[in-house]
Amino acid sequence: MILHEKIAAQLPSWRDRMRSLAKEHADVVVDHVTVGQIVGGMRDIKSLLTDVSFVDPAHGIIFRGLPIPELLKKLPKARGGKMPLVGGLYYLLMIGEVPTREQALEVEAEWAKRAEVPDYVFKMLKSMPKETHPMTLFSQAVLALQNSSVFAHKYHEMKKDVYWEAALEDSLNLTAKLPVIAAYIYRMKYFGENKKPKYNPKQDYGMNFARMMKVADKKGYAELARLYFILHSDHESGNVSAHTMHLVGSALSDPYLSFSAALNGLAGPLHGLANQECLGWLIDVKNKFGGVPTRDELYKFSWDTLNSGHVIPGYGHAVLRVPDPRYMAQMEFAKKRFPDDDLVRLADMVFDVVPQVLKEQGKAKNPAPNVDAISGTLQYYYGVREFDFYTVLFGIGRALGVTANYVWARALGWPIERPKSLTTKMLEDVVAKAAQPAPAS
Ligand code: CMX
Repeated sequence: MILHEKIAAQLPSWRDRMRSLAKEHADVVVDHVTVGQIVGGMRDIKSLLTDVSFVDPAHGIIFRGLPIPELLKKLPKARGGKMPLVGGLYYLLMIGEVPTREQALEVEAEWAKRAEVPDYVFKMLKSMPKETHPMTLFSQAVLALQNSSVFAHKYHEMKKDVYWEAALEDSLNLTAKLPVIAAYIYRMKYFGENKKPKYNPKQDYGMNFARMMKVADKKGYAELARLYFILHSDHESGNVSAHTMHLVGSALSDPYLSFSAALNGLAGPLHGLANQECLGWLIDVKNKFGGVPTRDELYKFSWDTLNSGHVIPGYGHAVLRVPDPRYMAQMEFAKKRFPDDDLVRLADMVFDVVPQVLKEQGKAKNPAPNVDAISGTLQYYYGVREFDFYTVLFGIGRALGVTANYVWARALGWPIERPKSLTTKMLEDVVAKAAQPAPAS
């Protein structure tokens, strides 16, 4: 299998680099840690290692060296579409090279072979109370598949240097099944259906998802699905979902256990829910003004939001200092395909007005939009209007990045994570010591 061959070929040189860092340079100081960082959610402490993606404050997410615009240009496109094949992105994340069309299609073919979901998973989902959150169902389904984990089954007989092979098998099996599970949850929860969706090996990942979701414009939605999964696949290792996968995986929990945990983190209001809040804010504006307001009305509405003690959702970022290229890519998608849609026109006006308002307020370090300022609007346009489902979509995309990281973490033999704790008293002692005058020389 192509991913296996390519990773195997790269492994010796990566292992050498890692060995050299660990053995010869282990004492080199990388960064210092402040009290503010310890009490502030470990913000910006440089302590994670990944080569799959990097968030550059000036360019946004960079996947294996490629910023979003370049990535969208270079990856092989789906047949009859303008968006890249998701299989090509997975190849890039795993291997670090832009695939040929044939290589991207090989990954797609692997997914098609592995997409069958056992019946008991659907039965289990069906038996849950109707009001169960779709993210709970999604995470449960992943966990329910855990008994098929190659990694877990082979664990006792495998040597450490081949863990990654079982991890790759699991990652392909898992990512192949996610669109089927997600589409089933969507049709079951919101439309009362109980039909097992069928993956068509002649169609790519994006088109399969669009068809199984049964949206009206399948071709358009397949393009959006491809773009959406690619843009949401990874965002370095420090965000909650990526870090959870990494942490749980470091205990050698298999990819199913680890990804189910990652989904539980993604389900938190501070992580995966911002896109629905943002769409809600746009709809509030639209409802209040009976359509797209004037620029002045929007300016005042934005100030009213801030003055009522709320943030303007979809704007600002912890790391980025420019408009998020993931926002720009989605906006370009919408403007090319449905520029006259009210919410798209409104989002575009918000892009013009809100940064000015945030600058006048003078608090946000980055007054520009992030990915969430537009992603819900696009789903809404295609008729996927069930807000609480949006995080499930995020989860399908995020699986691509976190499983690529999981495979490489096992390939490079990374150890179990175990940062050190202090007590509050110890931290206060450090502060008191730092406040003492330096002894006169
Ligand atoms: N509206 C109003 N105030 C904002 C703001 C916004 N969109 N963005 C930042 N601020 C405020 C912060 O609340 C903070 O105020 P206080 O000093 O009173 O606490 C101040 O500006 C400084 O914040 P910051 O350092 O610029 O931003 P943070 O790293 O603390 O937070 C983020 C980043 C995204 C949580 C924040 O910008 C925000 O709340 N945005 C709105 C919600 C949102 O869009 N979330 C999606 C994030 C998507 C992602 O991370 O990928």
